[in-house]
Amino acid sequence: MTIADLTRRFAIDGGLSFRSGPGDLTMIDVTADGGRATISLYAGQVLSFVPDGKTDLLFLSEQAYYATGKAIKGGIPVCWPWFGPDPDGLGRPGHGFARTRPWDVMETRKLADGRVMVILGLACDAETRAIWPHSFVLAQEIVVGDGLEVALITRNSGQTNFTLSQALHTYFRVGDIERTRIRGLDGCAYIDKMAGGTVKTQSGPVDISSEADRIYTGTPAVLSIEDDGQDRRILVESKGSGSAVVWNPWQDTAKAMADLACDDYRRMICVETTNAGPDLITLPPGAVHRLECRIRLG
Ligand code: TA6
Repeated sequence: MTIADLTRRFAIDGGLSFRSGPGDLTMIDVTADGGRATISLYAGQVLSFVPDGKTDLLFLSEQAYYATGKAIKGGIPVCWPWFGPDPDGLGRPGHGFARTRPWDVMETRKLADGRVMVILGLACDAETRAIWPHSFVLAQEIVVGDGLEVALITRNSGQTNFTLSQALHTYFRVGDIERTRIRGLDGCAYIDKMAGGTVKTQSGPVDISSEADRIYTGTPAVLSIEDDGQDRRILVESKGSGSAVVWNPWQDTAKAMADLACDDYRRMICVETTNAGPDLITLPPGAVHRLECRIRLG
């Protein structure tokens, strides 16, 4: 659909508009009571969320790619129908295909309380079946207000069970990674990918001072990110998730990533709302799973 068609069908006066962004990708700008957001229709990816009078809660790399087939580094990439490397070892792309495909706008609405809701959908077609042989209906409900809510809804529209892992792979912007800590994970077991997948137990808050790539399991519904460098605290609330991923590439891995500046690792932390590691979701025909995260200042 062209930007003119999208505008005709889905724009909200003073609340939601469409424009052509970097790489000619279609961007949705949302202005709601309490905050504003930018969403890329390619990848169905929230790229920015700014509560009124505050700065962006999300990190978006200035060196991000905006091109079909490539993932956009930052915001909230949707990893689906698997998180991480191809679970079957068939050489399919890491983190699945939802983050490198165009999504459709299904509905936009200004809610009675002044928040704005956008529903995006990702169609299942011959191309997705060639990568992952299942029939599905995938939608994202994004609600913008003084907080940002994202729900990733999967329905099995086929005749056989399928199993998913997935992530709302949120990149948070922080003032200084060395003055950042994550609370809420004390006592949780985690798979430490930097230690060959050894299972460890978190003790106290999570401080990052080197490359970290961890899948926490048995996670609570609320985590917080204390961002002392910007004198703020971000709350991350989740539903439909029994795990969370914490990732920071640190210096050497960041340097090796062409879509991150060398020192970007200092300004970001991924705290991801997931079904990952042993936290897998199996959906029988007709069943629905909703993975939700809500982020806000607290
Ligand atoms: O969520 C952590 C992770 O899986 C890391 O292992 C790291 O590769 C990161 O995601 C980013 O992956 P990407 O493919 O977007 O560069």
